[in-house]
Amino acid sequence: MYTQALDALGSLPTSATDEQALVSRFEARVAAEQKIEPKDWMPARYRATLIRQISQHAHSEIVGMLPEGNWITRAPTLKRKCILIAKVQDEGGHGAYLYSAAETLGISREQLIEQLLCGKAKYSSIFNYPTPTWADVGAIGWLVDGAAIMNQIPLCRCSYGPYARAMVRICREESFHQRQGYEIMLTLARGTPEQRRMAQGALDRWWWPSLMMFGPPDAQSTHSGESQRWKIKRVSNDELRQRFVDFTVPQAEFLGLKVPDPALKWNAASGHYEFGAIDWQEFEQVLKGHGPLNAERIAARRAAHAEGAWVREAALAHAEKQRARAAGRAA
Ligand code: FAQ
Repeated sequence: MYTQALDALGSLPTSATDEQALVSRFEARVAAEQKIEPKDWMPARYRATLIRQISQHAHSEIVGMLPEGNWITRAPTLKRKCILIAKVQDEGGHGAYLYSAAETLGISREQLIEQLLCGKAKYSSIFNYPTPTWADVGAIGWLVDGAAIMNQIPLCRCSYGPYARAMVRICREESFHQRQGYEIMLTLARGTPEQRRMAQGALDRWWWPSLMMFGPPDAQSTHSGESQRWKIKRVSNDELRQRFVDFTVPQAEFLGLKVPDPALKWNAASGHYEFGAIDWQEFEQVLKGHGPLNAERIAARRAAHAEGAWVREAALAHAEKQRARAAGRAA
C-alpha cells in the first residue's frame, strides 16, 4: 500500500497550473461517472474523506460483530446458532474487504486499527447499544442491517472504484442478514404473548438508534456537500432516513408491532410517513463515547487485538517461511 501512496506522490503537480489541470480532469471523470482507481490522481481531501468514511465503515463492521456475537452461545436452536455464526462471520469479512479498500488509499491496516483502539476513529453509533434479549438479534438484522443496506446501495455507485465494488458484494450479504432478522421477528411476533412482548421491546430499543445511524440532519452534516459533489455519497442523510422509515413502517405493521413514535403518521399528499423529533443530544453523547456500551465495546476490541497478537505473528512467520521456500526453489 505504501507503493501506491508513492506512485500517487510521483504524480504530484509541480505548479498551480498543473494542479488545476489535474483537478479539472478529476472532476470531469467524476462527472462522467468514471471510477477513480487507486493509482489515479485525486485531491488530497477526496483521499482523506474516503479514508475516514471507509475506515469508519470497516470499524463499524468489526465492532458490529459484538452485539450479536453476545448471543451465539445462547441462540435458541442449533439452526439459529448456525445462521447467527454465519452472519457474524460475514460482518468480519465485510470489515476485511473495507480495510483492504482503505489500504488502497495509502494507509496501513495497522494504522487504521490503531486509530480505532486509541479512540481517534469513529464507528457507527448503533453498536453502542445492548442486546438484552434474543429479540434484539432479530431487531438488529431487520432494522440495523435494513438501515445499512438503505445507506449502502447508493454507495455501490460511489466514485471510488474499490469502495463501490466492495459495497456490491457487501450489500448482497446484508440482504440475507436483513431477511434473517425479519424472520426472527416474525417468529416471535406470531409466538406466545411473552415472545410478542420481547419483539416489541426490541423494536422499542432499536427504532430511534436506527434512525440515528444515517447521521446528523443534512443541515448539520459537515461532509455531505463535498462528498455529494464528488459522488462518494449519492443520497443525503435525511433522504435515506426518510426512505428507511417509509420502507420499514409497513413491515412493522405486518408484524403487528407498534413503532415507538406517537408522532408517526402517513402523509398521503407527500407520499411519505411523518415522524417525530430525533433525540440528537443522545446521538452526540454516543459519538462522544458516552453511549450505554462505548467503553465496553472498545475494551472488547482492545482485548481481542491483544489476544490475537500470536495469530498475527504466526501468520507473518508462515508467510516468511513460504517466501523463503519459494526463493530457494527459484534459486
Ligand atoms: N455513527 O458529515 P456527516 C453496518 C459522524 S455498517 C457515528 O453526515 P458523513 C453493518 C461522521 O463520521 C454501519 N458517527 O458524515 C452491520 C462525521 O464525523 P467526523 C456503518 C457518525 O460521513 C449491520 C460527523 O458525524 N455504515 O451497520 C454517524 O458524510 C449489523 C458528521 O456527519 C457506514 O459507515 C453514526 N451513525 O455521513 C454490521 C456506511 N453518522 O469524522 C453488524 C458508510 C455520522 O467528521 C451488524 N458511511 N457520524 O468527526 C456513510 O455512509 C457516512 O459516513 C454516514 C455519515 C452516512 C454514516
